[in-house]
Amino acid sequence: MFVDVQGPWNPWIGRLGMLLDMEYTNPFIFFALVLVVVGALAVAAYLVYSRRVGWLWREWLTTVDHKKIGIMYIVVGLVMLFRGFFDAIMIRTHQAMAAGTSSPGIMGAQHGYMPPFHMDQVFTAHGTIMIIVAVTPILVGLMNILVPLQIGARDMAYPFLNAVGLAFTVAASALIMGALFIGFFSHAGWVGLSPLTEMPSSPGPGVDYWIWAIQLSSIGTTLGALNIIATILKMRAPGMTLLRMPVFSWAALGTNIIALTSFPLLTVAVSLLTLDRYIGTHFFTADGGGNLMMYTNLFWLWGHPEVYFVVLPAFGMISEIIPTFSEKTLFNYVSMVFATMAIAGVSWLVWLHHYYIMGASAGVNTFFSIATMLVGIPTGVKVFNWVFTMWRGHVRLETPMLWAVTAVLLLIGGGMTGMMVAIPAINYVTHNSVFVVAHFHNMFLIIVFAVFGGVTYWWPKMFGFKLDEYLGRWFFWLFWGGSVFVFVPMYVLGFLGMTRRLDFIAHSSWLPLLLFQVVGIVLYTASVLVFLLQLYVSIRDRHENRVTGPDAWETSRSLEWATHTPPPFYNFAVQPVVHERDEWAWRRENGLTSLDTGTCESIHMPKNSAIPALLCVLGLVFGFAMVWRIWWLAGVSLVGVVIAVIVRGCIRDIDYTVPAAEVERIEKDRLTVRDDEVARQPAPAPGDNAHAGRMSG
Ligand code: HEM
Ligand SMILES: [Cu+2]
Repeated sequence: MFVDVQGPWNPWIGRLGMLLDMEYTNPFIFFALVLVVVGALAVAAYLVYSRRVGWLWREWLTTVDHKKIGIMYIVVGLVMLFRGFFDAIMIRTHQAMAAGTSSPGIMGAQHGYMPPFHMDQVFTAHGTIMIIVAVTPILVGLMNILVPLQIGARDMAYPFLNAVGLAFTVAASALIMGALFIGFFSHAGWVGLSPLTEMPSSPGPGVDYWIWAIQLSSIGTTLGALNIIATILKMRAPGMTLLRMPVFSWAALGTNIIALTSFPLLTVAVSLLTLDRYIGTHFFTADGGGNLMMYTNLFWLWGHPEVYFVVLPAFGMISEIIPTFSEKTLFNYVSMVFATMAIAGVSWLVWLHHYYIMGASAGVNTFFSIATMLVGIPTGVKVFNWVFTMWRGHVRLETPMLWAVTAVLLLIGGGMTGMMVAIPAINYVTHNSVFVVAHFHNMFLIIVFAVFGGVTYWWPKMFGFKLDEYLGRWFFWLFWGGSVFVFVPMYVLGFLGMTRRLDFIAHSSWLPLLLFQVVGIVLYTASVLVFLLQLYVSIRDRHENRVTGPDAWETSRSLEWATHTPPPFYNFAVQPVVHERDEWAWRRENGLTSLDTGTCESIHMPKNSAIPALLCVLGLVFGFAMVWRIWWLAGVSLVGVVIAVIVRGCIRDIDYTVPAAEVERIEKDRLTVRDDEVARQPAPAPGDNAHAGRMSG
C-alpha cells in the first residue's frame, strides 16, 4: 500500500538506516551541531545548578497563563528568527562568492561554498522558518499577551487550548531543527510546489520534514486563532464595546479570522501532497491524472491570506505606538477598523496574482489584478491615518516610535512595488525575479520593524522594566542600514533580470551589487549582536530601569496600561469597567487612575496542566516517525495523543478560586514594593503624572 522508498527500510527503524550513508563532513552542519549540543548542555547545567528545573516546569512549561504562553511563543520565535537569519547570511555570502563563471568554488561546490543541493535546502529552510515558526509565533505571542489585557479579560477563552497551540508550534520548530542534523530539509522552496515535492523528484526525507513541520504548526495556529476570536467576541470587559476596542485587538480579530479560514486550506493542500508521497495517489501529478496547478491554487489560497495574517498585527502595533508617542488619539479610529477588516476581506480575492504567468485568460488575470490593487485603498487609509495622528502631535522619537515610523515608510515602498507586480504586464517580466523577493522582504520588514517596536513598547508590560534606550537606538540604526544595503540592490538586480534562488550567477557584472548586500548582512549581524547586548544590559540594570507606575511611557492610551506593570497572574484585581475608546487615556485625564472601584472579590482561574507539554513531545515524535516511516512509532504516538486528549476531557479538577483575601494580600504587596521603589526614585517634577497611575487593581 505504501509508496516504495529509495534506500533501505526496516520495520523497526524505518528509513533511518540511510543516515549511515550520509556525509557529515559539512563544517557548517558540524559547527551548528556542536553549537546546539553545547548550548543545550549549558542551559541544562545552569538549570540544575541554580535549582530551577522544578521552577521551569511549574511556572512555565505547564502554565496556562496567557502572558507566559505569549512570552514563550516570542522566545521560540526569536530563536527561530536567529536560525533563519543564519540561513540568510549563508545565502547572501554564497551568492556573492558564486558570481561570474570564474568564481572559485570550495567545499565541494563548483562556485561559492554550497553545492546546489545544500543551497536549495538553505533557502527553503530560510523561507519556511521565517514565515511558519519565526514571524507567526512572535505575532501570536504578542496577541496572546495583549488581547486579554486590552479587552479587560483575565485570560483567554480556552487557556488550556492556548497551551496546546504553543506545544504544536514548538514541536514544529524542533522538527525543522532536527532536519538540520538528522537527514536534510526540503529543497523545493518554502512554497513546496509540485511536482518538485512529489516522490520522483524528491525521494529523500527532506520534503517530509517540511510537510510535518507545516502540519504541526498549522494545528497550533488554527487552535490559537479559534481561541483569540472566541476571547475577543466573548470575554470583553463591561463597557468594552467592539468600537471601543484598541486597534491592535481589532487587528487580532481580523487576522485570526483569516487564519481560522485559511490554514485549513494549507492543511488540505499538504495532506493531499502527503497522500501522493506516502500512498501513491496522484492529486498533483499530471501523469496519474492529477493536476499540479491544483496544489498551486490551494497553496496560494492560503498563502496570500497568510501574508495579511502576518501584516495585520503589525499594522495593529503601529496603530498603538504612534498615538502614544504623538500624545494624541489615533486619527479616525473607525476608518482604521474598517480598513483592517477590509484588508482581511480582500485578502481572499487576490491569490492568483502569485502566478499570472500560469496562462489563464486575460479576463482572469484582469480580475485578480484589479482585486489586488483594491488592497491599496484600505492600506492607503491606514497610512494617512498614521500620518495625521502624528500631524501636530507632540511626537517623541523614542525607540518604539522609531521602529513604527520606519515601518510606515517601508509600507510605502513595499506597497508601491506590490502595485507594480500586481499588473500582469509588468508581472510577466518580474515574476520569479529577485524584484519579487525584494518586494516581499520589503513587506516582511514592516512586520519585523513593527515587532521590534512592539516588543520594545510592551517589554515593560511583560517584565516591569524598560529596555536600554541607547543600545536600542544603535540596534535600530544598524538594522535599518542592513535593510537598505540588502534590499535596495535586490530591487535593482531584479530589474537587471536576476532570477531568484540561484546557486550560481553567470553575470560577473552583478558582483558589486551582490557585495553591497554582503555589507548589509554585516550590518544586520552587528545589529543582532547589539540587540543581544541590549537584552543583557537591560536585564542586568533592571532595577534601575524598573517602571514604577502601570504606564511605562506615561502617555499610553489603552486598557492594558491600567493594570500593574507587569500584571499579576489574574490581570485585573477588580473587573474593569470601560467608559471610552482609549480607556486608559480617559482615566488619566479624569484622574481616575485607580481601577479599585470596589473591594476585591474572589477570582476564578484555570489550573496548570502537564498535558500540553506531553502533546508537544508526542507531536514531535509523531512527525519524526512519519518522516522516517517508522510506522509503529507513529501509531504509538498518535494513540498517545488521542489518550491524552481523552484523559484531559475526563479531568474535572481544572480550575480553582483565588480567595478575595489572597487577592487583597497580593495587591497590598505589590503596592508596598512599588512604594519602596517610588521612594528610591528621584522626586517627580511638578505636573509630572508618571506616578499618578498607582492603583490597587
Ligand atoms: C499593497 C499590497 C500588496 C500587493 C499589491 C502585493 C502584490 C504582490 C504580487 C502581485 C505578488 C506576486 C509576484 C510574483 O510572484 O510575480 C506578490 C508576491 C508576494 N508578496 Fe505581495 N503584495 C502586497 C502586499 C504584501 C504583503 C502585506 C506581504 C506580506 C507581509 C506580501 C508578501 C508577498 C510574498 C511573500 C510574495 C511572494 C511569495 C513567493 O513567490 O515566494 N505582499 N505580492
Ligand atoms: Cu499575494
